[in-house]
Amino acid sequence: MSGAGAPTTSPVDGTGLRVVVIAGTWHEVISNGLIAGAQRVLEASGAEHTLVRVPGSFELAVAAQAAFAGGADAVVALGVIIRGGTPHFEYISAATTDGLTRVALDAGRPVGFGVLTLEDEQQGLDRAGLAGSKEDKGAEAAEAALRTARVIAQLRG
Ligand code: DLZ
Repeated sequence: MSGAGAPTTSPVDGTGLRVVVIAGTWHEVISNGLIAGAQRVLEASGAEHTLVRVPGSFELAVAAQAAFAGGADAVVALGVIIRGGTPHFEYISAATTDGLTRVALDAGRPVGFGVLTLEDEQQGLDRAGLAGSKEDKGAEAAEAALRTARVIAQLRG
């Protein structure tokens, strides 16, 4: 998925929101870039936020479920799956995406989706908000989670 057509970003008010960032541990440099980007946005927004780590992307959904059970208003899910190094790329990518979608719908609360599904490591470096990166997918996922939490609160009155 390319970043073409992505909305321009602007500050979001996250005051009063409890957000849990959940990140996998595969592909450390890229993962750390995603986490830093998400934390930058959450900190600037004024949201209360915590970070937990899970082994891999496959575990993001069940951890997100626990975060919502614990009262989180939103989750930011961060992971890195690279086709070249992952024999079960399609399975892990689909299970992660489907799992996070289901958890968000079951909870009625947003999961900012910051799971990169990549052909190679360079694509991840380009998207991880690092020095020289073209995109900052961790920041985008955090912003999406905050904005959607606000929309949901507005719709519920
Ligand atoms: C097993 C596995 C592989 C091969 N590759 C990745 C990957 O590129 N990115 C990632 O986040 N996780 C990977 N995993 C681990 C699975 O997500 C999961 O943690 C294990 O299968 C244990 O349930």
